[in-house]
Amino acid sequence: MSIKIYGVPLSQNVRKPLAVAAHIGVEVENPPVRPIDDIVQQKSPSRRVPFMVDADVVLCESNAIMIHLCSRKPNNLYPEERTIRDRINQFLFWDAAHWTPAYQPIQFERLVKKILGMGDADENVVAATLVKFEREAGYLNSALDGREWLAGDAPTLADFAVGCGLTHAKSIDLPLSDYPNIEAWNARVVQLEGFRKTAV
Ligand SMILES: N[C@@H](CCC(=O)N[C@@H](CS)C(=O)NCC(=O)O)C(=O)O
Repeated sequence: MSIKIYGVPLSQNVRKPLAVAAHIGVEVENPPVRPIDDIVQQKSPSRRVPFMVDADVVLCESNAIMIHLCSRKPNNLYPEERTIRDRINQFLFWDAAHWTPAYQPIQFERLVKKILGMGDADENVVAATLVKFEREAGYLNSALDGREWLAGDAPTLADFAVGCGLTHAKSIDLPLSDYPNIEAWNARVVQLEGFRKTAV
């Protein structure tokens, strides 16, 4: 039975595990469900997407699903070496706690509302979120000083998690030009096979 990852890759949270699977060559099915669909409400532990079914394992949380996928096939995205893994984990938690909330409301206002015909962006929400974005992007930019990748010398799950967050950066007009290290790193990230295969 193949692994199923539910959700549409237009969502950066869904794209994360799909990009990892494509990158390391784990075959997955991708039923394109929406959060309101019955299967999500009935089977996803958090009633959100993405959620994954791998035999008797049912998981939500994109970063947890990426880690699970890495256990299914030898790869270099989640190395055991302590200092690298510590740094990867730091960025996975930062991604969920701080990075995603610093851009997702802008994505909702400027992109999702347009797709769903929900009216104009609320510029107050955008402005308040941009304050958070500036703080977190400043941190990310300095974390990338003198580095090609976020942890160690090669791409890891840290780059997949944080990099997927920039999937819609252009279309939602995130001010990336203020952060040259992020721009240079993102240009490398989008060339990775898993990113090219899941580009939306
Ligand atoms: N922290 C979760 C976030 C998942 C999430 O918020 N998914 C959205 C779609 S991108 C969703 O299902 N929203 C519906 C809801 O919150 O009810 C992850 O990384 O997987």
